Amino acid sequence: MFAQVPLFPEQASTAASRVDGLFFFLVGVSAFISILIASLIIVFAVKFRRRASNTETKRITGSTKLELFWTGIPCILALVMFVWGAKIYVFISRPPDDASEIYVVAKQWMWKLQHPEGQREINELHIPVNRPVKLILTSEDVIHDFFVPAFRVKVDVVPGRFVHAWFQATKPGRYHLFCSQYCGTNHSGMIGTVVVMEPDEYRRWLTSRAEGSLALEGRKLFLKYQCVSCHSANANARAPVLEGLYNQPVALEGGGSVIADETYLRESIVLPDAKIVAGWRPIMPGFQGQVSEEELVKLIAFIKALGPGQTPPRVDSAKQPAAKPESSNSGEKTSGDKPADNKSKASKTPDDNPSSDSSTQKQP
Ligand code: HEC
Ligand SMILES: [Cu+2]
Repeated sequence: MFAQVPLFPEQASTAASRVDGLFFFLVGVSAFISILIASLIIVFAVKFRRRASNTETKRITGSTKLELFWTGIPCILALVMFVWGAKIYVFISRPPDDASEIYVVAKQWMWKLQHPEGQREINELHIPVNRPVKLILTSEDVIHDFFVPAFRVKVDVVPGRFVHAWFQATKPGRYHLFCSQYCGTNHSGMIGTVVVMEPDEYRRWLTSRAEGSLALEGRKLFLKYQCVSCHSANANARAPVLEGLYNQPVALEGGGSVIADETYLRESIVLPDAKIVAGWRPIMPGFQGQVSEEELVKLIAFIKALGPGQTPPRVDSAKQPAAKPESSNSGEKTSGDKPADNKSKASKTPDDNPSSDSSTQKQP
């Protein structure tokens, strides 16, 4: 019904009607209370106006009933808003486990998007309808803000860390993507389109744009930057094995522990001295400034996908990794022409069940 009014953006995601429901409730309550107060002011001004210069007003000592009433009702209303809002907040901040992951790198003044299968896009994001999509966002320079009004998705994209958002589109179509945080001269030009497609169409699009998967690209960088010279699979390696590390707790030097999420992995690469893994010496060089945000995204995708026994050997043979991060069309073999792509499509997604057995031997 509200979609007819051009004042409101289209509802094209599972979150949209929830967010709107709460929004209209808030507007309704605010309007009701504002109108009530404004009318009472007018009614009382007329009713209790000064009639003669010497009349005195009655002395009023208060009314417990009235006070309970006007304290109780707003209190209940506020609690309804709180509980309702908290429920929606939890809904929009917890992506479903089967969401496919898309990396977003913002920079002045464009959006760079990477699919787990390796497809890269600028200012355009193609996604399938009725599938949850998780965004992992970061910025190369200043704060931007990823905003798709039709999905009611809006998240500040902060340099130096990863933020998350997710949505599930419900209608095929093209939707506006805005940057909604003033970010410099061409801020207003930092716009794009989210293209929601039927699953078949999307699969065709994916294969027509097939490239090496993100994890595969990351593997190349892992070799290029000599990470493997320390993080090798040898028993006497100089650094911890990274297999099955993602989402597992890591004990830190000096006590405490941390979950190895994207933010931790990122920090471990750019500023390794910020958190030292217990039992290891801080010999890792920082890669701040040497590895670009896009390369970081690839390295992290590689580490996330790295299962037991998949650390590349020091001298890279032509072997392809069997690992790739979760794909939105896993189980389907659609691309017949690219052998490397085919192989990675057929593989199981390793971050579904991170078997930590082989990665717990962190002590050298
Ligand atoms: C000179 C050897 C060396 C090189 C080169 C090196 N690292 Fe490390 N790395 C270490 C050591 C030692 C640790 C553990 C101590 C620490 O936390 O700093 C470590 C820790 C890590 C961790 C955290 C591991 C955990 O179990 O929590 C990650 C992730 C990581 N490195 C990734 C990389 C990547 C990616 C590269 C290449 C861009 C790289 N490293 C290059 C020595 C190295
Ligand atoms: Cu911006």
